[in-house]
Amino acid sequence: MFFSKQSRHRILLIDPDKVEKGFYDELARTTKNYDPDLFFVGGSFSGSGNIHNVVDELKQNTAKPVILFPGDYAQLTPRADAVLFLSLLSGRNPEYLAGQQVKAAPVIRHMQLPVIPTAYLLVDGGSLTTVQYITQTLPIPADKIDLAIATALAGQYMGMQLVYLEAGSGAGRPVPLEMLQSVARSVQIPVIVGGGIRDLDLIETYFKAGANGVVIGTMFEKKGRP
Ligand code: 1GP
Repeated sequence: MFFSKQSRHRILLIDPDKVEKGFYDELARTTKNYDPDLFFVGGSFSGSGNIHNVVDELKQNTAKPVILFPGDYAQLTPRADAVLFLSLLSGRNPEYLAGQQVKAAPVIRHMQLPVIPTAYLLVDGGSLTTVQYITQTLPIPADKIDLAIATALAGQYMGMQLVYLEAGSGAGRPVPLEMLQSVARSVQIPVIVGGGIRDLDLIETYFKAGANGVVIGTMFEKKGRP
């Protein structure tokens, strides 16, 4: 569903805390060169009261799939097409390995949201990111490709359907190409990559290296917002 080893999704991440009502038209203009075919909606912390509105506005304006990428179990809405059911496998914080998932499960069932079980791997992007701070976890060092492969494989063996290699929103450096390539070759499930991408040329390079999706957020955020 949505992702396969053949996918090449250009994914636009929208943080519901950083947009206001009526954001879509301007966003559609500013992301023309990127031309996303799929949306992620979610933020790194807290439950945003704006999540329903953001998903609604996307649904009113586009037929492209809208997938929740929740930083917290409170960031759920039945209006989305699916939710990334994330487990932060690079970390050792039980709250983000199982705690949030247990809290989210009955809500997801009630909402009848399709889930995409996702191995979420934080990779060191050269700066302390919000997700590292909030989850209080250590990222995988950028030069430890063997650790990234082992973690992604563990996710596959646990039954996850997707690997998300994440440098963190606004990271100083994106996920190294060599790491993405090695992980994509080592697992049979699709791999997406994001965090710190500021150069659109990198997207094709990631695709050629085996990425099944590339996520961009900060680059298209309106400046001057919190
Ligand atoms: C964050 O990978 C996404 O979860 C996007 O990162 O905001 O740095 O593009 P950026």
